[in-house]
Amino acid sequence: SPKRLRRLQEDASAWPELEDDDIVAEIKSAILSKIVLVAGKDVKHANIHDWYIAAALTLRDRIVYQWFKSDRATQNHGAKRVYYLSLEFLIGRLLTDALTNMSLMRPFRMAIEDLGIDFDELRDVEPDAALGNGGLGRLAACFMESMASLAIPARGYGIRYEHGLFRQIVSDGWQEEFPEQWLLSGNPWEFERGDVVFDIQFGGHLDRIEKHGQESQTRWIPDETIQAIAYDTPIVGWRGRHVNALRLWSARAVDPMRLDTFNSGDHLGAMSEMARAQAISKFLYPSDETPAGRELRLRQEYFFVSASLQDILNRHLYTDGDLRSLPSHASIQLNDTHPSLAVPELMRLLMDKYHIGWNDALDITTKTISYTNHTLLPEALETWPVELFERMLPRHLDIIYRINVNHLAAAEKHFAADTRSQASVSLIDETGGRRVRMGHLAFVGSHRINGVSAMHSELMRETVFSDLNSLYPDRITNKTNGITFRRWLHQCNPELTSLLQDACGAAVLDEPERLRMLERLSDDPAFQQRFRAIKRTNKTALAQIIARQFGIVADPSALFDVQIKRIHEYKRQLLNAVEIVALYQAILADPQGNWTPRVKIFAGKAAASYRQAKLIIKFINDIGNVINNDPRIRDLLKVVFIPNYNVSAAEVIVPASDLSEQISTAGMEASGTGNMKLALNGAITIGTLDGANIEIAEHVGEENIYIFGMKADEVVRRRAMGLDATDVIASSPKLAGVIEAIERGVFSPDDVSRFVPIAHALRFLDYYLVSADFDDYYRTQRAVDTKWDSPEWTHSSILNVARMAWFSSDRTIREYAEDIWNIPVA
Ligand code: HBZ
Repeated sequence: SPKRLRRLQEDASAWPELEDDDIVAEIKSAILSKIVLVAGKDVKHANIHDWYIAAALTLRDRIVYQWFKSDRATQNHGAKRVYYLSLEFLIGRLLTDALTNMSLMRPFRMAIEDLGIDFDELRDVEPDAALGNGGLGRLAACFMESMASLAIPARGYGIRYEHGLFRQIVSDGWQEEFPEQWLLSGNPWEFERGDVVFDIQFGGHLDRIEKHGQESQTRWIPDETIQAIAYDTPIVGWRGRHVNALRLWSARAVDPMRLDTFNSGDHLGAMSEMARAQAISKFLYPSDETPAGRELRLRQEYFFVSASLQDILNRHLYTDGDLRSLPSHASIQLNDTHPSLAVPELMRLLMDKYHIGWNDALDITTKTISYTNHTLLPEALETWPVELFERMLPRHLDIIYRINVNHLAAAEKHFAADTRSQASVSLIDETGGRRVRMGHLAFVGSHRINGVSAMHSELMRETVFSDLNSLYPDRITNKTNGITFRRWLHQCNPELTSLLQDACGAAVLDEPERLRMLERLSDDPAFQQRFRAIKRTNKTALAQIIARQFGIVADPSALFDVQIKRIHEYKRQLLNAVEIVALYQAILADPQGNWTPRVKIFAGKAAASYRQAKLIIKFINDIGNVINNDPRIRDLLKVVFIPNYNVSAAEVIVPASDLSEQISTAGMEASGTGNMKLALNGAITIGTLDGANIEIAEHVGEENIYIFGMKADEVVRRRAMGLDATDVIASSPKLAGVIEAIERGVFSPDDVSRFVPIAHALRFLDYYLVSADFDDYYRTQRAVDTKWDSPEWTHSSILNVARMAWFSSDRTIREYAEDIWNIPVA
């Protein structure tokens, strides 16, 4: 009946009461009407893309009603909200995510197949939303999902980049970058909010108005205005309990063009303002760990911070009426320093727009804002030239200076004669050209600062932020990262998930601690066999992709040894590659030896401007070429570089992995989250005592992980002795053999000197301690060989799954809610 139909549409929670057949019929008819009424096509002429859009819109309709309900509940309870400000959200595809969380996967699949459409093909046409570089952006996506799942009222704020992270093509072994076009065929998930528009201003000058000897007032007269338009994407929590929004801003000029210029015949010039404005939301900066030192990047940062804060304050005024109560209704979390301008921008809005005094504004600001740090690498700590600030954001620089005056007065008192410490806490770096320190700005403007693993937070206290920590003790806290199990277990590994439900009860989907129940099965031969069979199925699926795309035969019974992450020297893909060459040489020297067959799998992008990282990609591809085509190796060793690594690729590779490479130089990986995804899916980790590896080792037990290499303090001591690795090479015939082969051009016969920079770094500039850690790594890999494919291996692999519950991002978010946001979680 029409009445029942309306109830169905408005209340997704009523669906489970229905018979399957009814739900499927309802979905089918909804999809068919979208094809006709939205695509404007006769069903006969619909292509796979039309079907995808129709399915997504049909699902979105159901989500919207849940969304309204969530919003109403938040409003009625006057609940506190979280605003997660991030320049990156690495979301990937949304269809499977939304279907599983809405508990509609089965009926949708049935409906779509009933319509004669291949569901997996349909799912594959969705482009990845790749609005992020790596771990930092993916963490933001996991957090959005967890906040919705825990029914925490939250909104993500970021930029709606027209082009996400570049598409990587590997051509003749070299990385090439091509623009990514995720919006080309429309985005069915988003709602354009034509009525949510804010002016964002830049440049100009300051007017100081003296008020009879009292505090002078400052007026900012900007000389450029552009507009930010909101686009909302609903993010559904687990079991459709709660829906939050991700609000992304797009930039445009106030006027579409200059008519006078157009009429004078200068058609391109007439549109130049539009082009300048739109450039702001055009591209994601493809830099990972090194801030892009470009003016446009700072414009992006201010653009999204200002739009988001104006929006937050508007909403707060609408619901509460008093800005002084902001800290009890809003928590603003800064994802790294990219949104640090939130500190002076919130101050500016409170003072200049709403006429709140300095002290109150500062109090509101620090109580509302908190900041997450993701890196200690000196080259990655964001700073901007004072001169650029003066030109682009004079009022903000003015506010930063004033914050600094008070802050330095406190520092002078605290540090007394220690002028070095006083200079080190200043918001302005005066060494070699004056620059604004964005990390310091975020620190001083926040009530809580957190690192992303226990070790990283400790290093924050001891190194980069040690003086700030002494001035503001107890501000630094730790929040070890986590991952959402919905995407990184339930969706990407459905077979394992159903085995886990058999073994631990269906409630394991809601209570990951139940994974512990696997422990008693870890030696059960029948269970081991089922567990291994699932891994085998996942490996076969990956092997088929590898065969189809690269013509490389990867035997699913071999050990799949996987390193998937951004290509960076500190992550040490080179250490892995050097070990491959050493193993290759060892097999050649002893062809009849009892070698464990391995498939070495790499995937990851290098920043376009990062020469050494791009050379490492070429090196991996070139050694692969030689090894994969050497008949003497038979199938004992294969090297595969899977191009264009993204979230969707990870969803296939992670469940198919046996060994997880987490081999960064100790002290350099803040946390890592890929390490968690792989362990949760039963891969055993080989890794250094770095980032969250340390906590993973504590949870899974040291018998179930391979730890090797120098510890963080040993790294510091070794570097202090110089970067020359001649000593370790002299005592390692294997390493010496590898370097000599590289220098002889064994892997680059067409250009013998191609990899000389790599050999030179290994010999004389071993900053990342690839050479220094090599022997221990090689030895540990041989211990892996020994255990591989035994009941002991499967036992350890099962225990990894059993003991990873703590690494759920639900746990992480609960900790943020309790310790930073002061928000109750049911
Ligand atoms: O953040 C990563 C850390 O390297 C990793 O250890 C951690 O697990 C993860 C989540 O906390 N950091 C990044 O991914 N950083 C960036 O992507 C980045 C992007 C733009 C920049 C600087 C860094 O300008």
